[in-house]
Amino acid sequence: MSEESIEHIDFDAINEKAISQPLVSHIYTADPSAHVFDGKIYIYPSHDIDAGIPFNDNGDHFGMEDYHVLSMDNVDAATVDNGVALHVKDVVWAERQMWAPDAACKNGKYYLYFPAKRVNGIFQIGVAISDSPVGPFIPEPEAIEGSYSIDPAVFEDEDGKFFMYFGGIWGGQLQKYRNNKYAETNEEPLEKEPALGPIVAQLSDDMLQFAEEPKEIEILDENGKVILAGDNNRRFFEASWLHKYNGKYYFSYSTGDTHLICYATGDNPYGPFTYQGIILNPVIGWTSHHSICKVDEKWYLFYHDSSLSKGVTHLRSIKVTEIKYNEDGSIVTINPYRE
Ligand code: FUB
Repeated sequence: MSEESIEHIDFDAINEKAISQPLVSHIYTADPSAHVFDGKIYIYPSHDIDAGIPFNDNGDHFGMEDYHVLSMDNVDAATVDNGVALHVKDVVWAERQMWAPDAACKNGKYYLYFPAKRVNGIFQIGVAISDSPVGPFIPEPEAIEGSYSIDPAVFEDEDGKFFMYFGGIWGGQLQKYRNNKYAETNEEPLEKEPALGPIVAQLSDDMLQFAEEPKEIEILDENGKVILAGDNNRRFFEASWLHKYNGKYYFSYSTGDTHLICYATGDNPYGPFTYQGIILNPVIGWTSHHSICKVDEKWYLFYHDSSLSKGVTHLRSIKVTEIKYNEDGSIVTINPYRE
């Protein structure tokens, strides 16, 4: 939804139809990456603020400066804000725009992964470490070598290997890269060309680096062909997430300018993944970003919308709702507002 059109919308009426309410309302939060660590739910969101930066297509108005970790004893319990877990001023290599983070736990240590822009305006992904799931996190002095673009999401497979999924086009800068190399002249492929895919790399044993060269993932259509750049309802835009259900790998993502959260399935963490359908229809606000997490034998979608801020795209609020699977493993599409 464009910023110009929001004044005509009756947000009170929409909020009454919302299937879920914001988990917290004292701060704006977005891009929720949810995990269960030691039986408790921890949510690693962006912390939205009004940084006073005018709206533009690069997303500079998303001027976030820090992260707060939220926690819940269960999905119906009160959500606790555990305060500032990491601030950009403490990250030597980063200057601004602390966008969508994720976290992982290994051997009792917690790792917060986050994208931010360097002084030269280029996004990279960093990691910060803590003994506690809520921080404070101590950042590494440099970004992860070979990292680029935005939206890191870390998946732990059943064999204990960790994989990072990342990338986002437009403001997320993925279109500037081919084969992990940046060139200012690179742009999005033409409409009839294969869309750019998300990127995956296994993490090193110490969780601080990539263990391999990042690889581009293919998202295929029903005929086994890579989805095209002009297929805006299905092509990858940003907000990678991976989860495993009944032995299958489910890669989910946002389609950006068509505002859908979609998913594709595959047989291993590297894909290819075959497009299956829509998980979440458009929410209030331009962006859509989610995570999928199993809590007490049920599956939940953590997502955000801009209902609380009455449609301000960079002031979002995280929400949660249950996901239902059909017998064949397909996911029932969620409408965030009742008819
Ligand atoms: O929060 C800033 C950006 O907006 C995220 O990195 C994207 O996924 C979108 O939600």
